[in-house]
Amino acid sequence: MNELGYFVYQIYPKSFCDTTGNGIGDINGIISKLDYIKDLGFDYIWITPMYISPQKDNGYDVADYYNIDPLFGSNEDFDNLVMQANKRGLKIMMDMVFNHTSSEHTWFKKALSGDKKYMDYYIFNDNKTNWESKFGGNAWEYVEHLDKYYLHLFDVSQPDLNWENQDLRQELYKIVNYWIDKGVSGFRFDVINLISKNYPLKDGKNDGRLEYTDGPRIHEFLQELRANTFKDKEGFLTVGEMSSTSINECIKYASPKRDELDTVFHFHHLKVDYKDNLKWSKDYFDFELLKELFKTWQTKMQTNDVVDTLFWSNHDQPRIASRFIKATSRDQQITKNKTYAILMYMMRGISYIYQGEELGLENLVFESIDDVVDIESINFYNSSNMDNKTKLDILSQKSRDNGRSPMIWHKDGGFSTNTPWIKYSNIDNNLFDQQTDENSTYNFYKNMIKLKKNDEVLKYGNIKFIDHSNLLIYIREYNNIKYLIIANMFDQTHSFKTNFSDIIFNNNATTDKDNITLSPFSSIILKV
Ligand code: TEU
Repeated sequence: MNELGYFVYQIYPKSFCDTTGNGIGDINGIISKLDYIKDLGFDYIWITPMYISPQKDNGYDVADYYNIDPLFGSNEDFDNLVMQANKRGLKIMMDMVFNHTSSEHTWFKKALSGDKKYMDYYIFNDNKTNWESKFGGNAWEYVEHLDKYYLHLFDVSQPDLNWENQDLRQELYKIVNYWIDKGVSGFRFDVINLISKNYPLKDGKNDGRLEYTDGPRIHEFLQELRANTFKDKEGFLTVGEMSSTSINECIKYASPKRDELDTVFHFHHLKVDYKDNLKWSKDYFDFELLKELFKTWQTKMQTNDVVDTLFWSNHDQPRIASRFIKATSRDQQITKNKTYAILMYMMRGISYIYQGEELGLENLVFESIDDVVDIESINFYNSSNMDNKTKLDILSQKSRDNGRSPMIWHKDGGFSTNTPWIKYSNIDNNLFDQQTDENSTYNFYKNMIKLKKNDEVLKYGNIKFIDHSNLLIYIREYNNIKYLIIANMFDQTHSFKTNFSDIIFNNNATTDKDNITLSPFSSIILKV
């Protein structure tokens, strides 16, 4: 039950802290900030891939699963990181990318040379299907000398692995065990619900996703993975990143009764600003849908005794500070940062906070396509026929680069002594200034984590939603103690009537007897 109070800090190593002066973050940089993370109150650190990789997709294209890319340090540095983290009571979670490898992986090189054993580690086919790559275009690449196509659900440099092949599955479990032996305490599995494809391979509806999403053998594969690796590990935490999944599948993936994963990331709540389901759209926010999603997922997960994950951001998402409704002043921005955090992390589940979110880091402004680094964003820019200004505006709202801007440790940035590989966002959000300001976003996050960790109602309480057209409201209840959490996500004032006995936390709301007035972006936690 303890796990409902866990907080996990996500690190995107490239943008966290650079100690070598090459403009790219590294493992020693992470080690130098362990005290910072511990002091904020976190239990686990999830680090995105640091394995040897050509970095076409920033490490999600793995060329060697057993070795750390020299870009970030060495295997010895990693051992040191685990040791230093554990010493502070922090646990390390690694990111495992098992839907695909890099085309630079020796398995794929051998496959391309015609070696049958390794060709069967991947998905080669005589024909292509209509499946679309998540990064745009058809998902099959023709290899002339083999006269076959290979599948890549992501970039052409990320060929999909064939989980039907038992030898391959054993290879993957060996990798997991190698890192477990090095002392890691958990894994995040990248797009893990895409690994089981529907055979025979054929055209699917629309972009073809139903042919490989939550596929026919997925639960069997996950059960086998667990049985062969982390099954009996104490204090171990796994989370599967699920692409376009359904609630019923997620309940299965994370049900404690089924021995698959502990938790899942699902993303429906981060698509409520996709107009007509299109990521590359701007200035749109469907509040009704967001409320409905929180209510459905939270209550259904609870009924089925499944632990949900709570998160607003990661390295694929724009910054939450800049998302949905815009704040119009600095004060309003800080109030908004706190309210959005309250409404998310006071729900029921394990909380994941992405580096820089605790500082309220904002999106980037792109003046030209030359500022853009992300492969998905560049593909969109090159393939869309919208005008260039609109495309750049949309990228400033939606590009994955927004989440990848460097941490801002000091007034001058402080991430590196050199020019960072990607530009900084608004420097006003630096840690240095916020540390001494008790009203800062940073100090709020620290207090909020403490608040939840020390409060049984907020950790373990049952959740129930109350419908309101302008406010997000829910109740947490434990041992007959009830809290009401009320959040105003908008830039206008809204009110709510309720009796209460105590105020647990107040972020700019006012109370007059039973009338609660919520000024723009304000929130309040009441004992009722
Ligand atoms: O992302 C999976 C994924 O499909 C999305 O998050 C995707 O980046 C976004 O929806 C596109 O609009 C994971 C990783 O988190 C991401 O960084 C990798 O690029 C991707 O898998 C491939 O490994």
